[in-house]
Amino acid sequence: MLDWWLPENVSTYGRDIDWLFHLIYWITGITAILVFAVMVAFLVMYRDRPGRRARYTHGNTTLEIVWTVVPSLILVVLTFLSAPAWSRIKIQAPPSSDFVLQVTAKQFNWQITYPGADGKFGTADDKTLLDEMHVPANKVVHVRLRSEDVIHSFFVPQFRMKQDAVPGREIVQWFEATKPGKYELPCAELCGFGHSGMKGWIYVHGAEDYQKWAAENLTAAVPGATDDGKAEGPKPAAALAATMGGTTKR
Ligand SMILES: [Cu+2]
Repeated sequence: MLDWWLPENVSTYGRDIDWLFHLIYWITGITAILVFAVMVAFLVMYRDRPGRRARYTHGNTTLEIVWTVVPSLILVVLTFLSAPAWSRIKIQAPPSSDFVLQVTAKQFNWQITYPGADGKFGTADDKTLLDEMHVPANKVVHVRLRSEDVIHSFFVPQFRMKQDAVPGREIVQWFEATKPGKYELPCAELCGFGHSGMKGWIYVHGAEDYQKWAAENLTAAVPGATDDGKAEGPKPAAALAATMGGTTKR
């Protein structure tokens, strides 16, 4: 019902987040309306009038117990309702995938590294893009998140995904985008003077489109570096694209 004011959800776990968001929105919204209505009523009922003396009261124990216990119960119930989604997105091992990217945050850019044909990071055929990530749709993507300096936050509103990048740690976050498109990747942690300009774009491609992009763009770093003169030279673009796209059948 409130979907119109959230960014479009294009993530497999987005619905799990959205219904919790809406539930909490309704609970807090209704509570706010009740509180303000009572406040306005009391302002009128207990306003100063000639001849009326102020009355001293110690409060009402029953009422205080009720307004302590009811919100506590609501919070406990919300905890149990959120646990499955939180566990699936953050605690359990991510769904297995052969599509792994390394994202290194720094003041004030996102560095997106593809492992190249050998599937390993830190080798000569790695390819790093600045503020630009390309992934296929309907494919689980593992992001190994790091930071070079301060805490940043990897946030894609349409994916309903947010994860801090913490210096000294590598945190794996995953997502599966369901719709091709161009989605903003802002940094959601106030990380310094250039914070507001720290943003990248995630391009989600259809499977074929992604293969094409990978063939055209991920091969540039290959020039014989890992082949070490072993006759065959640079890897064929299509083979690399297949590795990157994770599609084994070609
Ligand atoms: Cu940042």
